[in-house]
Amino acid sequence: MNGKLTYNEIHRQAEIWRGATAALAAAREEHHVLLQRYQNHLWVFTGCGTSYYLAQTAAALFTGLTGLRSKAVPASEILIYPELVFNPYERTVAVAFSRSGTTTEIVRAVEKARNELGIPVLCVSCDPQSPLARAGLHTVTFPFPAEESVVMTGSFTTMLLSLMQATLQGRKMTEQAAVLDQLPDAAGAVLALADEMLPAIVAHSFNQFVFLAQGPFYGLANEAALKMNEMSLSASRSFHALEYRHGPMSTTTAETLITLLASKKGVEYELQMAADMKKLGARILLLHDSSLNCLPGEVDFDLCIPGPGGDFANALLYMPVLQLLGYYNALHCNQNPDRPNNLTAVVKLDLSAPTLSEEKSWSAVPDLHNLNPGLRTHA
Ligand code: F1P
Repeated sequence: MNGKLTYNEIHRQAEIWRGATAALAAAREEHHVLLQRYQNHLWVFTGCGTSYYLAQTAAALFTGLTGLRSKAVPASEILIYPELVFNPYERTVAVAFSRSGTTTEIVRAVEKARNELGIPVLCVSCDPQSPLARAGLHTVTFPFPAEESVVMTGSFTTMLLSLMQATLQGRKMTEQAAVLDQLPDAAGAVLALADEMLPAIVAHSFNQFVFLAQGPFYGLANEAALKMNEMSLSASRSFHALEYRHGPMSTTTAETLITLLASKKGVEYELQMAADMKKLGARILLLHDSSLNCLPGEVDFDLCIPGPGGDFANALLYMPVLQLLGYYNALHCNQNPDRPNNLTAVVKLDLSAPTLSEEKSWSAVPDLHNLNPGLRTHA
């Protein structure tokens, strides 16, 4: 069967989470020291492709849990515009995500941050022996059977889970950490619901897929659009939910499927969006948890996520549904998700092009160490 590899890797993620959670629990003290050490820092999350959308999701959830400031940037921005990413007057720690740990841009970005800019880096990779894991100052590690598929699925959710668990442990948020134990069973139920519902949805032969979300779910919307693109080659776009009215909705037709990732804080606005887009002929798929008890008539398809609810749990539990939506649409479009067009599992580049030495690229900013030798800007 086409896509068997990808299907199995989407379905096995619940059990992988179980093993990761158990292994991460053993590193509780190390995570506490880590969070303490950087509790007054700006946290810059980074990655490439799926791992960049993972960084977006992790940054939003991290700030929601800790109150610490964060931002998410593609690794290429650290290579090309480091002065737009890092502020030499602000203590900073970077978090680098990579399934393979060998993507050229992310490895080079970590080397630049650490060796040229003096910024400590925490690396999260599915391969603890990878160049990325070795390039970082710190790592969060967990057992992960390597993905053979080109597209990333369980690697996204397991790296997200591992960073969130390390954060919860680090900040001794034991109540929220207990939620983690409920997620593998909830994920199993979500996958069964999605398998049952999604094939009939994609049978409508939509010619455009739009993913809308706010807050910590925006990174998921971007990843969902990428999954749909990678696996089925279909037109797919993603926006902050309320941004869609400001122009992008111009392309909405009866062949458009709009998937809304409901958030607790924004659900009233998100449901109004569903009602407005319904008037334009779009079909609406709503992902939500059991806290939403009155479904508006405008929603064509709704999938209620079992489990504890809340942003953190829902972010993890929405993702397998979005992965399967791309998978089933690929099959419907006679594409093989295991062999996505034009893609390889890892992007390797020859970045040997001459680059400005750091002194020149930072020349606009005085060297703090000369001004104030005692001020250690990043460590
Ligand atoms: C990142 C990535 C994926 C993409 C494809 C190629 O890899 O760009 O986002 O879907 O698999 O690799 P990594 O740095 O996370 O290994």
